[in-house]
Amino acid sequence: MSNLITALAVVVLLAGCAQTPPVVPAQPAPEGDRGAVPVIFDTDLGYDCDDAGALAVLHALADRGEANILATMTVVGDPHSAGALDVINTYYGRPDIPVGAYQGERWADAHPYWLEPDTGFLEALVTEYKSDIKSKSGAPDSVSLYREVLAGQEDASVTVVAVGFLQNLANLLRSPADRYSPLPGRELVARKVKRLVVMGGRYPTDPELLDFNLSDGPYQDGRTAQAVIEAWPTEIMFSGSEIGDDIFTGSRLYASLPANPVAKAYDLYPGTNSLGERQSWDLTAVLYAVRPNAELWNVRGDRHLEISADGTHAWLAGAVTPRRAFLVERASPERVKNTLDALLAQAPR
Ligand SMILES: [Ca+2]
Repeated sequence: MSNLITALAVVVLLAGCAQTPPVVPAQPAPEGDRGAVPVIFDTDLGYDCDDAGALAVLHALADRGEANILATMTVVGDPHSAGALDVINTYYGRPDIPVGAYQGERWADAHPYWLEPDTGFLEALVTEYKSDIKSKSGAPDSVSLYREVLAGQEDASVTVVAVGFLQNLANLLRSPADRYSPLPGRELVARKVKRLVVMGGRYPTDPELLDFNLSDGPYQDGRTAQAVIEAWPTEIMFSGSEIGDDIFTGSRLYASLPANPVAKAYDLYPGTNSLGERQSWDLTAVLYAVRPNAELWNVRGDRHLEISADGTHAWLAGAVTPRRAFLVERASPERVKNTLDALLAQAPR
């Protein structure tokens, strides 16, 4: 039984008690459950440098034997986003990690949001660093790649961590049987995916729509986010933007310039602070995905999740929404920062 389900069960069991604890500490993993976590990383790399930082953290964890990176997927329409993923994978000595790209049109052409502001780091990565993917057309369709990768994994084993918009996952859920699996998408996910970690939302409520990934807007798609969250057949753990807000990381990257493309992304991104640091929204989601038992956060799964197409979302009193929970700060931001900065500074193996 997973620890999230255990935590949820504890909450449910305690629901009738007078002294119901508001949050439940994550439970230590059993000894046999500490192998490398198989992970698919799904990102909107191009809008913000923290996506690059998150992938760096994932590689550093893989170098430590804690993660097995099955695939990297981009939902961004910029033709260089897939190439930039491959650049980072290559820098970390894993040039053969498959890269999938969203093949839709809306975000690709009508709203080049990744140019607001125009950081130029995607193009810089692809032109200045080694990669064998030079354009979007060089990467396969993300849905086909998801299906191929998932079909080859053990049942209930895969962690998907989504740190951008959810269009890839929406298309995966809707996908029909193909040469990789006779199962339609939702059933394939139900069979193979243990947990989806979503960086998005602001909890317990976000009445001002301050969140980015799950909201609706000129280039966002709140309806798709809502559809994925409602239909996803296994656990979803939400890492809300309030988790990464106070954790600034990246200052230790610059010592690895110019060789390190992740350092380059941070260097070119205009939104870092005076120390060259950026908030760690996507990095914390990856850290939780690989180390769900690290006791850095508490898990809250005792509420009813309401999410609407405009991006409004709230955890309310009422019937508990099964298999959905969100992280609550437990360790100090300083402690998480130190962990992430050490991973970012870790040289490729
Ligand atoms: Ca992101």
